[in-house]
Amino acid sequence: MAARAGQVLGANARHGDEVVKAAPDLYPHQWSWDTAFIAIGLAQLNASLARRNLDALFAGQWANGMVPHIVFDPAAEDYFPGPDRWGCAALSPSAPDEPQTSGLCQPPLHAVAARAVVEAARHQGHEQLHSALEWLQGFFPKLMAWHQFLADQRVDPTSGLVTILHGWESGMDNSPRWDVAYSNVQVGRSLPPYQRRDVKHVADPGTRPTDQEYDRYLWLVEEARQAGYDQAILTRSSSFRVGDVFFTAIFAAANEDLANLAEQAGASAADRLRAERWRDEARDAVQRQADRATGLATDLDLRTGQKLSTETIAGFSPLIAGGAPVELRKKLLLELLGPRWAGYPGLRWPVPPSTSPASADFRPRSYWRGPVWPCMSWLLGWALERAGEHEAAGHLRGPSLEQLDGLDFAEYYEPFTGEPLGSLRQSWTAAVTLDWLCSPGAARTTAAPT
Ligand code: 9WN
Repeated sequence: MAARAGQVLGANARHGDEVVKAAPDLYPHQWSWDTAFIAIGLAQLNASLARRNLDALFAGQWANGMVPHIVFDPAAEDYFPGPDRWGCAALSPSAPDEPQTSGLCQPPLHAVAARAVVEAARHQGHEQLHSALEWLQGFFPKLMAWHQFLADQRVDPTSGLVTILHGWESGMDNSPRWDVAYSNVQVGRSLPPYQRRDVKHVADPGTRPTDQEYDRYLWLVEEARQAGYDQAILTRSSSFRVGDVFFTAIFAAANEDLANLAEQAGASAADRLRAERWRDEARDAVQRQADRATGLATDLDLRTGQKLSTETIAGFSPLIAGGAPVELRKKLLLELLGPRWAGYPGLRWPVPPSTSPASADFRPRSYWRGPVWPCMSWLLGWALERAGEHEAAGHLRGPSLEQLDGLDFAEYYEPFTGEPLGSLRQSWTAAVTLDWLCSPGAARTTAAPT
């Protein structure tokens, strides 16, 4: 299985520079948080390749520190919206001319990837570790600039949550989390016409977001263009402004790793303290969103002040953020493995779907509205391992590896039938498989199926 996962990443790499695109056809470019997952998996095979992928993504970092959600491959054209529609270099003084990028960002998992790369190198011998630490000296300041951008431009001063300006920034594009916020987005008449390309790359277009959803997605791109991608304007006036609890949790987790890397990177004590402060503030913000009874955390519509209570996998954000009090962790574990989530009757494998099947919002085949995403199961398992919850992490890893045993490495899976959906041979699915199978921590949890 590990060999096949490695082959998927190899086949998805661009010739010459070995930069891994998110998927063979549907996503022919580098995506931001996908690249972090990919680097974590690649670190187990080839740490220098993992570093090269992070470097290629950060070649698209904006002058204001933002890491864009897509770095475009000029040779790959079959994705919409492409660089022309975004027009970032022409509209924003912060955007690089080369490589061309999108004008949004995604959850900042990159410091977690950087630490995984360094830790993997530590197990691969003295020379590997030396190269990894040398690389880290150059990469660390870029991570600092990225986190500084989020702290300065995106953290909402009242709630402490990270503001997102588009569902794409959450990485969970059409999740029911955003239904209320999107219902307030009025598509303007000036929306230029467009043709979707995503639907022709999947077996069942019904598993992708709807045309109505896409109109709103493209309208928000139009608003961002009109604002010249100016963060101050957009965080004041965009018709979609949400405090994203899951993004904030990843920011907390990433700051934990950033702080841990500071000394090895030769950074100052002040940098380490800054990362620790961002971590603590983000953790507090996430915990304030937790429901008293279940522990599940909610998003916040910053335009209206409305709490966005939906039963999605983002509810488990306090586990991802780390540092949750034992009581809260216990409640969330009971939920996660209980009858509304991984223990829901009739699931093909006992792993958490993207939306609880017990919720009225649940749609088993529709993208982030119900299917199981292996990368999310991995992320939860990773967070549980880090919190010392090895047994619970094993409950996610074992069934997830059974799910992946079909070797489709699908983007997402129907929770009851186990049908692979979306893109097959998706890079981040292959990457998390590799980590589950090969990382030194993998040996601790339950045995993988043969
Ligand atoms: C838009 C690449 C990306 C993931 C996102 C996932 C999906 C893009 C799309 O694919 O989003 O960014 O075109 O649907 O929702 O999480 O990073 O795999």
